Amino acid sequence: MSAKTVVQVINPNTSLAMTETIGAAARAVAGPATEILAVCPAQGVPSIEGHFDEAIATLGVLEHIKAGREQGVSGHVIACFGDPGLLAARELAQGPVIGIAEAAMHMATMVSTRFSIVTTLPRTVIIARHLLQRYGFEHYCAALHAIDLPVLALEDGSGLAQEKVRAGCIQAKRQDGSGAIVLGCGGMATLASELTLELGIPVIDGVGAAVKMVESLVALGLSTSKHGDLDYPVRKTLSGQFAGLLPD
Ligand code: 2AL
Repeated sequence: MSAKTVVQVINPNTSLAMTETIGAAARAVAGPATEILAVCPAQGVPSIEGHFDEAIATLGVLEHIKAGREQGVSGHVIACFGDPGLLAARELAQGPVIGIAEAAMHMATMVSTRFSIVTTLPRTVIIARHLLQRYGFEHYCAALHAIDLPVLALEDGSGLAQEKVRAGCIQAKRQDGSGAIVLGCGGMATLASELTLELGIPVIDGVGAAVKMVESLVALGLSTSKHGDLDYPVRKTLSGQFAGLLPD
């Protein structure tokens, strides 16, 4: 086994600026023997703010999982708060695949009994709610807050979205009685450590959480189970643009 751990961090939207933000957050927490490969699809949606966007983004995620597997990366992170394509990615991947929402939610339950989520547009709240149900964390989540700005406002350079995230976290701490806050967008990743210091409670970014989980799984020699439904996809001939998606 190589001494170096390579974590492929996939931003499922096509924003290069957000991919840089996510890569910086991943590198800030990665261990010295970890290399971060931050990537995003060449084609797809510039931001993921609904079910339609998620469906399109999933294909880009799967293409990168396939490419990462062929390059021999140690594991993968899906760096969008809806964890688009998570189980499909696990089927395709050899290494572990962690979504940032599941990583942040899991970690929040380890440092608090109740957490709040601060996300972007109100319409994305339902995506986080569905994930809370799917992962079994519904009862740990005190409330969800939306800053009511689109995802790409986090990259417009004005600082307004970052200020609204800060205000949302302060409001969540005051109103909800939560012990921790989960940041509900990959583009918020670099804000967590400063907000943790300022608020005096854990403010959790899923990108960092997911990178550390992949590192832990790899260090423990644990990977995606290929026994049962997460086994590689059933071999069949895919047609058209999907023809190259399954590994040879
Ligand atoms: C996200 C996210 O993390 N990246 C993106 O494009 N959309 N989700 C969200 N709720 O803002």
